[in-house]
Amino acid sequence: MTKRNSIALLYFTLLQLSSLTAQNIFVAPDGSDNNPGTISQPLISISAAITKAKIGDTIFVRGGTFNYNTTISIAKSGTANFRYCIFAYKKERPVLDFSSQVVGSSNRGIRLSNASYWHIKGLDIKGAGDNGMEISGGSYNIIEFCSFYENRDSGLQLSNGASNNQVINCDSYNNSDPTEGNADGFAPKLTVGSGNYFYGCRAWQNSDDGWDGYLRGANNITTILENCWSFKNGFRKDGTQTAGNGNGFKMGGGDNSNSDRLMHHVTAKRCLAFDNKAKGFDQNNNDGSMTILNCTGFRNLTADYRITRELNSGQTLIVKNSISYLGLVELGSFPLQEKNSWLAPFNISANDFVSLDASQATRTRKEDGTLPDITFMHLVSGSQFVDAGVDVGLPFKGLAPDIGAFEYEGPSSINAKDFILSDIILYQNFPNPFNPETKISFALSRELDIKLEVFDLLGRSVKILTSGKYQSGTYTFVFNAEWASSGIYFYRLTTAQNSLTKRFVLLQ
Ligand SMILES: [Ca+2]
Ligand SMILES: [Ca+2]
Ligand SMILES: [Ca+2]
Ligand SMILES: [Ca+2]
Repeated sequence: MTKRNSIALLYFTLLQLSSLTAQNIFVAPDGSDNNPGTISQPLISISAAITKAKIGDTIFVRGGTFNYNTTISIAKSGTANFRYCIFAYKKERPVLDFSSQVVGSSNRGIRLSNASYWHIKGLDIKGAGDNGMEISGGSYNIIEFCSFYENRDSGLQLSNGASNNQVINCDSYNNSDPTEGNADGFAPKLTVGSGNYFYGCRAWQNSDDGWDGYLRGANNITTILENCWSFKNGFRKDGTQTAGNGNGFKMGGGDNSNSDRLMHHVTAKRCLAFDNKAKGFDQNNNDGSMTILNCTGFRNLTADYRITRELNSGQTLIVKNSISYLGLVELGSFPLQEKNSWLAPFNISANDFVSLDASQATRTRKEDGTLPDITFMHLVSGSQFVDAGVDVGLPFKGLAPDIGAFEYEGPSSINAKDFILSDIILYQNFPNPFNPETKISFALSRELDIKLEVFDLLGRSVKILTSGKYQSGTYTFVFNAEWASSGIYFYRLTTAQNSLTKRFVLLQ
């Protein structure tokens, strides 16, 4: 046996050992804490399963409603290699209903207290007397595909130095405290620590804010938000306004109008804020750096973006590739901004978007927990914002980054009915990759003047395959690249109103 093989075998044996020792503990609404916690004889309380769990164990929670009135407390930690896991079983959806709790700051649903390396996935947490979940002081936890709603304070709060946690594909909505002035969807605020990351999350109709980064007892904090949507905060379910603040993303702040000049450094990438009662992206006297890349603000009542107070020295406000539509932009004189929809030469209108139907945003998530497909605020083919942005280090499609939260993907990823808005379809070439020949097809719904052109990676035209007037129908052209070098190329179909671009690869 080679040394490499024997090392591989050793690893395999260790993996087997760890999977033999790690156990699965089952919890079900019809279980009993006198049971051993197997799939056929499950426990009924998650708390009992947590007490029973050893490092590396997974607690599987079966679907159905659990009526709990005491906080599920988690106070032990896993490690980077051996997390504690609490997972919904398969595709079942457990609902942890805490609505019999009275309102009070000790009545959280789940509380991680200096607990790290937990992975909690697939739970609904509703009705708690305070936060649905609080991560108090823990690090490196992953909270995934959970929903927090109708809790009597913020849905998910991070506090007491909680740092480097990842909140992935979670929803937080209809949370409301008795004053309506405190309950946010996601609250990395007050005593929160650094390095927390939100991805693919949605917050809506919370009585106070969607996200809140207000500080008290913490400073120089960093938070990253990516692909997150925040909307209709400051509104109740029935559409009436709450007494709360109603911001989409409140990026900081501190007591006495932040007279201590506390800094919450917030990066928001591809985030969407719309129809909030107050501001979409709100400084709230934050004195830290704020970096807003490829975000979209739409119809927020006070402003889509309001960041007007000078920052602490050395801090920067960067706003690039972002959209505001039917809302105000108030950015003071100090931002480093580029390629935003409110800057020349752009002139935004409803015609830039496939849909302005905001109701799409609350569609059900996909089975894996990712955000639903929507066309709301997506760019139409041929919009002035397609390929009009500057490279900010985010992945993009086509020749260049687009402007706004949603990169134009081409018709293949959009519902068939959306084609009604477009006269042209550009198909993926075949074969791809190719050498040296490939076929490119397009379809026209009516007679149009078109041009089909190939570009290199730097956007230089390398060949015009055809141009001129074509009747409705489908057309195919052969592109021969015998003379070209291997690499990524693009082909683009252009009409007076539209242009579609696809990528292809030549492998010589
Ligand atoms: Ca509270
Ligand atoms: Ca408030
Ligand atoms: Ca708030
Ligand atoms: Ca693009």
